Amino acid sequence: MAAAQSESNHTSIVEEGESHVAEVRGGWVLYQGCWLRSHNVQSVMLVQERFKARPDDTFLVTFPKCGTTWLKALAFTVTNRFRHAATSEDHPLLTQHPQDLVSFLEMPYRQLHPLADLEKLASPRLLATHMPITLLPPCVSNLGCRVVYLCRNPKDVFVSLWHFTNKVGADYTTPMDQAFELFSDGVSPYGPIWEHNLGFWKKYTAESDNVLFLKYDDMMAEPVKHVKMLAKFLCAPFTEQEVSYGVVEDVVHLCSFDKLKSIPINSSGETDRIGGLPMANSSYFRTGKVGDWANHLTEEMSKKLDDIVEEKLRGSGLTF
Ligand code: PAP
Repeated sequence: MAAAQSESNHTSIVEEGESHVAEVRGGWVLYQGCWLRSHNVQSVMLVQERFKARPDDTFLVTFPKCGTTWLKALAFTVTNRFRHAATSEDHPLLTQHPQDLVSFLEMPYRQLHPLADLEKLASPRLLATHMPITLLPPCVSNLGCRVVYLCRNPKDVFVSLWHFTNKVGADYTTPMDQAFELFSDGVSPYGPIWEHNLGFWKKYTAESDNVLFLKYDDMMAEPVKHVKMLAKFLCAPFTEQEVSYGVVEDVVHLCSFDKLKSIPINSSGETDRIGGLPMANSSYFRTGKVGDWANHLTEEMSKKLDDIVEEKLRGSGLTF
């Protein structure tokens, strides 16, 4: 590790008294095996203590930058298509950012915006989270809540995350090589990514009726097939008539990267969805491509991350 990196990558054990946090590194704290910013830890703790799941809740779960915006848009459009046809001129996605159509559990930070806001949502609720399975409140599993998990090639996740964090504010700016070292050590928001992926992969292999496990690259390659799978899982399967009328393609088109990126609410302005950190609405739409990592990572970086991920996932049946 270069000398210039050593300070911000410094690892230390936290003083007694902050017993929920085990370790601090580069501004990240390790909370119950998951790397978070400290204000995010507070929010997660509130969710763990107070969130009341309902048996008919469905959770859209993603590691950051795996296609959350896309999944929110698709799940919202599929489940609301009888009220709002995907082709309608007043579809909510034409005036609201996809991020705002499905609420996150732990964002905005629950110490700033009460969790009770989620109580006001009518059932069945669609809720999103970046939390790994180990941090989810036990009621989610105990009540048999369903999960749609979307993952993505970790190399593309890293590149997407790096661009995003460098856009949202100077405080988060980290040179790519330094961020890569941290990411490869598992230190990134909600990391390690392989633990996140594995946790939900194991849940999927144990209870496949309750978990739909999706990969970004597969969805990009065959969106129609995957949107049909999503609709079926969300108890809103497309009828034969809808299929023959091209309704699935309409949903795919409305939620496509190019279409969403072109809508003014997504291409302009700023919104604070976290608490004290306004972000450009356009920052959720960068390239929307599979394999963009090749434009940013050296061969050495690519091999290093491939080797780590392969080793961590070995024997699980999950591959990228
Ligand atoms: P989040 O985890 O912070 O909520 P998330 O939506 O997962 O954000 O990440 C944004 C990524 O999804 C971006 O990837 P990129 O940096 O590699 O380009 C973004 O472009 C991509 N994305 C956003 N909307 C879509 C979409 N409709 N289809 C495909 N990819 C999309």
